[in-house]
Amino acid sequence: MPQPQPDGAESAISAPTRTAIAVGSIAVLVVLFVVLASGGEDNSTPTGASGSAEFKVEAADGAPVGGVQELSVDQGTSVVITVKSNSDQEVHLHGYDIMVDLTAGKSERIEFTADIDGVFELELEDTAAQLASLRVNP
Ligand SMILES: [Cu+2]
Repeated sequence: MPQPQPDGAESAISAPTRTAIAVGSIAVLVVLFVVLASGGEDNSTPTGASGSAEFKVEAADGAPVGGVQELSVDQGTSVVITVKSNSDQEVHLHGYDIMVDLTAGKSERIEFTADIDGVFELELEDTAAQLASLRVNP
């Protein structure tokens, strides 16, 4: 003989589980928002179908022109960052540990495959002034 279901038992999902799902959904929305918001401006070239991305970063008087650039690519992308400064500088991409000597007014290319995920600083080595933040999404 079938037992009558107690009130509320028809819900297959418990209250704590519903809360967890709600929190998870909010987290997903926040991440989506951040991703979309960061894609809006200037230099955040999305990774193309070709799997390559190019950025330009310029320094003047030891500071980034237009503020610290937020660069974002997917892991595995072939990246070219063209850097230029109005003074002689040494530029350092942390994480990938790439150093490039800049001659005043002359562009140099930093080329690498973004095979390490994380967030890495591009800085002027002498003054530790940050030029860009490179995010490599796994
Ligand atoms: Cu450094």
